[in-house]
Amino acid sequence: MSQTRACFPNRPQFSGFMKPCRVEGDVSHLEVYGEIPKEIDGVFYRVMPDPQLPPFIEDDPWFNGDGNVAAFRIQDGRASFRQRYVRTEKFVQEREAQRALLGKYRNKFTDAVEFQVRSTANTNVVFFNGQLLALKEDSPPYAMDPVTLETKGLYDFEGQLPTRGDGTPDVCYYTVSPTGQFTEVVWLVAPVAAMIHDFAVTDNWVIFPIIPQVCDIERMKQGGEHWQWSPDTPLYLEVMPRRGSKAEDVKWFHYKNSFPGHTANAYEDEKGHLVVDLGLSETNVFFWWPDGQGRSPEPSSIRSQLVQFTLDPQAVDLVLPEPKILHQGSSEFYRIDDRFATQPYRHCYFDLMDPELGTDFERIGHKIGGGHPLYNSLAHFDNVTGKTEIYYPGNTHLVQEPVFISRKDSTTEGDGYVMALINNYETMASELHLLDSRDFTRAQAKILLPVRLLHGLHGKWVDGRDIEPSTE
Ligand code: V55
Repeated sequence: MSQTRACFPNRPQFSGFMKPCRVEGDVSHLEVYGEIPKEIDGVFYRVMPDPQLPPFIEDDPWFNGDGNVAAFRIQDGRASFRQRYVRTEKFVQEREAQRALLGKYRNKFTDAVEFQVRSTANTNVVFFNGQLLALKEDSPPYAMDPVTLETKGLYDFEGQLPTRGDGTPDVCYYTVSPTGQFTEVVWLVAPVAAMIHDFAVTDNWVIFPIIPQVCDIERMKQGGEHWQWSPDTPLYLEVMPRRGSKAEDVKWFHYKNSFPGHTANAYEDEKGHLVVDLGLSETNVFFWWPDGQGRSPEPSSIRSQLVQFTLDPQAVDLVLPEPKILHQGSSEFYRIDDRFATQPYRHCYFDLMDPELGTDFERIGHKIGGGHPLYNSLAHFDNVTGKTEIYYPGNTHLVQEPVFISRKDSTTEGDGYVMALINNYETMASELHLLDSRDFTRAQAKILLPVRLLHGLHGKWVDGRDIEPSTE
């Protein structure tokens, strides 16, 4: 047996700000500059891939790190921080063995031991039925206690969650009632075995964008990558009725080869057409999974824009018309006031890269590390006026995915706060910036963390009343 490595590979995704954090702990009374309005009461949860141990795969991508979940409790004008790793089977076995055992991203044929569940639980955290669920696309979720962040175990909805093997074009659409009962379960066969990361819902329809990153089980058996960019595969938007659907009702709309990113929102217009707002890039965003010739775009050339597809779900011609570009800038990680999900909506918040804002790349370039996209500002796009407001945190900062928090007792869309983690490359630590939607361009409060949280993926805001139900 070769010697276990004691340091992380000298690669961008393990360097600078991206050097694994691996901190678990609690910090109360985070330092606050400015003021956190007293009416804000809840928790911001987010997850980052954060390898516990050096992988034995030299160029392991950012997406394969262990899920480390943070909870920022905001209450009475104060903020506290808690962070715990999800105790996945991978995490527990590797801690015991004191070395990495899981091989390549979503390739079980490269593992050092056999796993029942390969989840890294590193992609999103959602609050459902009193539990926090840590998600990865290849596995059932892990359930965590929303207060202590203790892992309670794998959660398969009491056995209702179906699965089929690796590398098949099978897609399962299911819906879950508020009490956890599965209501719709429909199996579909996609034209390709390709990546699905996000989806969109309207009152009556569900839309699955399919990313032209394709899977080939034979390649995996030979120790290759799970995904390969396919320049010959169109972008598909799978469209199906939300309720009472059968596999025959499914339509695979398609558009030229391009990369669909995260969804902002979707809704039905007066004509019953579906309006789908999402990020779109002409080139492969996941540059670390190149095409069959080993080609991928230069990372700094990748540009996603917020676009709008409009389609008639009754159409016979499944070629998608050109989308409308809603915002010209290089953007991603779109979020909305979630009370308006599935409905016509006005306000969209996202990460934006605008080099004109003055980011000092000369000063911070060597500290950024790599393997993830770079955004230097938060944008608020107004679908009614077409105008954009920008929050720029500073010349040595980059931004992560925002969340929207509605103002207490306000039912007006977009009336509230926007919160996001900010990477400060001067202090090499993380900050939470809080913006008031009525004064978006400056921070209401900057909450400093004594630690560096790497670039992460997704998160949720959960109202305090949902987490600690009142005993009255
Ligand atoms: C994404 C993230 C993943 C993944 C697939 O952001 C897609 C997109 C953190 O892992 O496995």
